[in-house]
Amino acid sequence: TNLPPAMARKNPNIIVTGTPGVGKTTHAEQLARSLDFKHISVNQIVKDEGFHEGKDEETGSWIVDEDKLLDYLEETSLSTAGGTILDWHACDLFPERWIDLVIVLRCDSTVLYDRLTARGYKGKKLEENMDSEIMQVLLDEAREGYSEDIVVELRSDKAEDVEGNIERVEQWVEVWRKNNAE
Ligand code: DAT
Repeated sequence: TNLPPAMARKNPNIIVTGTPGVGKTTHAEQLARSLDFKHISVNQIVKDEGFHEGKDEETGSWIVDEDKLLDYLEETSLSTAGGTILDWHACDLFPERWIDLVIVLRCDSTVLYDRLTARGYKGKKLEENMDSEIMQVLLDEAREGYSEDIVVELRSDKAEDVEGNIERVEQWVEVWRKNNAE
């Protein structure tokens, strides 16, 4: 009964990551609904639980207290039954043993520009996020932090992309369950 952690989980844990505006919330919410998984919006938790040391003045994003965040997540179903969708614009702090799939959403830069300006991003914040997408920063972070066979890059330019992506992940979850059934 020295099963590795993934074998003990009933359902996989999935990270949905990518540059702000690529569609993480959109995907995570739909996936959580269709799979009946728990959606953990890391930003929301950081804010609600106060796992931060204020905001970075320049970028307006939270300076996250990673130890507090990880201690909190350790107490959720993430580390036991699984079936969690983690949604955040970073991925390398989550321990590999927790994670079964890392989805990196990608978006065409003109599409992303429109989404971010619609959100009120401008100046340095807009520029930094655009650069991050163009330089595939999150994809590289995911590939560095996790085994390459669990990292998948998915496009999120159009509404049809979301539908296709959800179907693909649902199929992947079915296979995962078969492979991990006792
Ligand atoms: P994120 O959580 O990564 O910041 P979001 O899910 O809030 O992104 O999406 C940002 C905006 O873009 C929101 O208005 C929904 C829209 N959007 C996201 N993905 C899309 C897609 N594939 N097709 C059309 N619109 C999309």
